[in-house]
Amino acid sequence: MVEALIFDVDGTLAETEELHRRAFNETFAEQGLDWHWSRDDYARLLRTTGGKERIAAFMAEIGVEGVDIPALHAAKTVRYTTLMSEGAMRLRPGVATLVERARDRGQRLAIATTTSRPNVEALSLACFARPAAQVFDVIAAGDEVAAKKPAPDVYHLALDRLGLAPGACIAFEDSRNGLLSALGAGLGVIVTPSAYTAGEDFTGAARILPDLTHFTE
Ligand code: XBP
Ligand code: MG
Repeated sequence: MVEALIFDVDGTLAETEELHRRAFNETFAEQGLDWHWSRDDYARLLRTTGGKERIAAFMAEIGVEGVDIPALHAAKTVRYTTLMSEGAMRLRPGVATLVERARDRGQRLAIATTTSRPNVEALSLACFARPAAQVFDVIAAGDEVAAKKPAPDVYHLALDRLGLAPGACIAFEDSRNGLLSALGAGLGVIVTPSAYTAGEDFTGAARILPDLTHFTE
């Protein structure tokens, strides 16, 4: 039996990227920056995982220097978690049932995400009505590792914290970057493409499903 399920957050547990995009844009405006990321801009910029790295990639594109990226990103995280707490976010279909059944079967649950830890907490409170530590046994987040997805670091960290080998676990992802990260750590990967990742190359996935209502072990 599979001993643990390891979930990506953004795009996999919930369709969060439009809320991230809104938080980035509102933060830029609040800080007096003349930047606005359209959906097309964001689709391109999402190829760079991690918010701080994404801002840096955008600044390189437009040839701007001298913005305090960590401070700007910290303000974005505050805005994102506030927007999340307003309660409009829903889990993707099948997630709540899968999490509940896994618990009943005695499987452990983990997170391997690029996003910041406060964002995981905010999503858990908004969507599971419980703190993340009550839903997930292990949480591995972007800023805890040297290299973000598609590097395997965050999955290695989740596996270390679970104390399990990759063969005992399954990963759930929505993006090519996430798939590559999980494959790099030796995991079997179920992909449920999301709004921004539909059409990506998911070669190597064990299964590609429209959503997790279609998942059976
Ligand atoms: C998601 C991301 C994240 C979020 C923003 O990738 O790349 O950067 O868009 O979160 P994945 P932060 O789903 O593959 O983990 O701004 O907190 O970095
Ligand atoms: Mg994702």
